[in-house]
Amino acid sequence: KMDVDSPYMATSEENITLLTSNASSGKIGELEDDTISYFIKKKLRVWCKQPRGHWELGTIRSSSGEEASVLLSNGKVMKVARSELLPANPDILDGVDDLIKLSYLNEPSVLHNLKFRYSKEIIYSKAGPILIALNPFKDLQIYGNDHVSGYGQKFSDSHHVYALADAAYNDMIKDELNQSIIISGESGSGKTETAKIVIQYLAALGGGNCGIENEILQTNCILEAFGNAKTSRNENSSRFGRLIEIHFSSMGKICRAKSRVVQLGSSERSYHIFYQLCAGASSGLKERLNLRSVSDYKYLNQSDCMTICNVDDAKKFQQLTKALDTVRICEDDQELIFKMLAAILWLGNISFQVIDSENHIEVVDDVAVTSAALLMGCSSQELMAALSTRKTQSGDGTVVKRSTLQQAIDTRDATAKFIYSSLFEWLVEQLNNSLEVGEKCTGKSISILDIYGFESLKDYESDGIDWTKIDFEDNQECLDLFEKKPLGLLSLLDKESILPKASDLTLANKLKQHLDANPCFKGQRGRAFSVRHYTGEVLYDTNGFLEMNRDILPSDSLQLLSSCNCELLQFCSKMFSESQGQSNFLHTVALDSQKQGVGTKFKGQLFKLIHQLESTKPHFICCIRPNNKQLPGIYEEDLVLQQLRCCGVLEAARISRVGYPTRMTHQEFSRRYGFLLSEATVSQDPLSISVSVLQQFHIPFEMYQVGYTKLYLRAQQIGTLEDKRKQVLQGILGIQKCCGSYQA
Ligand code: AD9
Ligand code: MG
Repeated sequence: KMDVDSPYMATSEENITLLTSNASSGKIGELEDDTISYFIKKKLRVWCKQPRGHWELGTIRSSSGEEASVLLSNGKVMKVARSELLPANPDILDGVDDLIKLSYLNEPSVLHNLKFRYSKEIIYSKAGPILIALNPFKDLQIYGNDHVSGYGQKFSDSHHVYALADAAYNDMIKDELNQSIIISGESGSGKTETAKIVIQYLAALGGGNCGIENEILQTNCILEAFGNAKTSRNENSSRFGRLIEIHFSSMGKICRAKSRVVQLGSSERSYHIFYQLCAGASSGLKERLNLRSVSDYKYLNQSDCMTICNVDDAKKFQQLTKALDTVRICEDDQELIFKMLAAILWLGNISFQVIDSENHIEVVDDVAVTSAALLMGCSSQELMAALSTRKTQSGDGTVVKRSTLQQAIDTRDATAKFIYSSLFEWLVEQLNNSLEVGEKCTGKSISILDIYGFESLKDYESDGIDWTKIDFEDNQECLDLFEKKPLGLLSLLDKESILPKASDLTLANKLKQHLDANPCFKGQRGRAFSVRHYTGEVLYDTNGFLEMNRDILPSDSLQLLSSCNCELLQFCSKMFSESQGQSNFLHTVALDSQKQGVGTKFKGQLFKLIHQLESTKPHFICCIRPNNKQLPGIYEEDLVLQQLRCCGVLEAARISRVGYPTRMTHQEFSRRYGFLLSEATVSQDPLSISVSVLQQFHIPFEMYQVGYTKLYLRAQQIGTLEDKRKQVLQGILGIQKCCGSYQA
């Protein structure tokens, strides 16, 4: 028996050998099969596939042919086919902090390991270079000043998100390179919370006397009020993607913070700020805005959810105004912001009356129109004209046509949306202007990416593939499917969006006609098609694609907004004109003037972000939502597995382990192989002994890495050493036998 005490290393001779053979196989194949034979022979712990598809832990009792009899941990004995068995790790490896330390990196072992840790409220683990963060859905006492240990100090828990932020900061200083922290995960998995924890840590580390760190933290509160909303998956769901750049001075102090935002989406309940404003505005402000309660506004009362459990909107409003004060948004500007919000709410209440058989309308002249117009800074007549008529160009000049009911509703909603998205953009600009202090920036920064997560779980439907079998393949064909010009999915969508007679069905047919040759595309019945993405096949329905891609704001509305006596609306219109032809912000645009739809623009925004990140050293965090109930303590294996696959966590762990699958401390290594040295080394320290062993047995230097505490070996190297060891031991045994018989 081998004498090793590290809980993370194999504990017996068998396991060391297996560790190597399993890792060297990389893919499941002959060696895997050998492993299972070995497990059956030695009656070791195994995972058995159950009829419902999940895996149970058990121990082999006996076997005959292709079947084995297994004693499950619940006491039952079942017969299982060999193909339904996977090797389990020795229990000493339960709860290892890095998945790559598992001797057997298979699906049930990984799930078991994370579950083991989660049950002990250890939410952070590593998968090679990736930090996995399981959402605890409750406050753990692992953050705050006690846990913020400063730059250069050692972390007791090296798998805390603080440790990752600390590594990014240190790398930035040491290598003088920009860093990025990329946070991924589906909706409700904890990306935004994690980003805030990272920011909090960096603010503590890089804060100075100027108070910029507090201002940075306050911007989170502001942007969440305006950019987040409740959905069924997450009560504080981000409806925008955000890249937060924190710039540092040469002294490592924060000198500037900047947010880049991408696309504001829609949701079930509207943005928090509307509810906060209605609940928390003072009576004076209420009077000035002619503000009513939430239930009086159509944009807010359509959903049956007007409050969030345990959230006091009025209190949140007080916090928001304080945060706005902190980042020096003056009272006049705050009033302007609230005015625009109230204008949007009143716009939503404007109604129309049908006046003829062709569905033409006129605007109902009521309090909604007068209030909206007053707040926007135009006359009721101007607003009513913009909503009820549309100007078109014809041969003899401009013709004014009355709108139909649907056109009027679309114009009203598009105008409200335009005002809101512009207000958001304006606010971000104000915050960015505010978050700059006098100190000189060296240009080195840490960027934190917090983008909105997938919301449809259907996307991840498990197809039963064992992730260890997936090869790390090139995704080019799938990218071509979307990107290729002129016949990629996005280009075809844009082209179809400007054809007057196009429908979602004609779009689906065009896609099928032009994309069928791409192996990642499959045409389906009617308006449907499917795409084989990196993580699996996804079924799409083109229903609503064209409308979403067009997102048109009629020129009459735009004209109205630019003529309003309101600084912010004038800013919006100016921004709009400037954005023509650019894709830095998603305004509602008339497609005929621009011929770029929402899809293409969104792609442009993402490309800018990617470009920004390309020159940085990345650090990855993968957030996992362990259950759909948003409750602590519940760990649903299927759900976790789907997410691990989507983030590519398991491949990263596998690849990382395949690189140097065997890791031993110098102590362990020298104890096991040191006696093989032909000459006693002068030094007795384990590191020197390790290196001498490697040299004596001519292990090529590209086959190992020497760390301060550990030795990292490529696959099969340990096997070579083990053979030598066996030979020597057999030799010694032989001599002992000889001596024994001689003595006898
Ligand atoms: V979305 O894609 O924006 O819809 P996120 O950002 O991934 O989503 P979020 O950070 O908002 O999810 O987390 C959802 C909720 O989980 C939070 O409101 C918290 O209640 C909870 N959460 C997440 N992370 C933590 C944590 N580290 N500690 C405690 C957490 N609670
Ligand atoms: Mg979020």
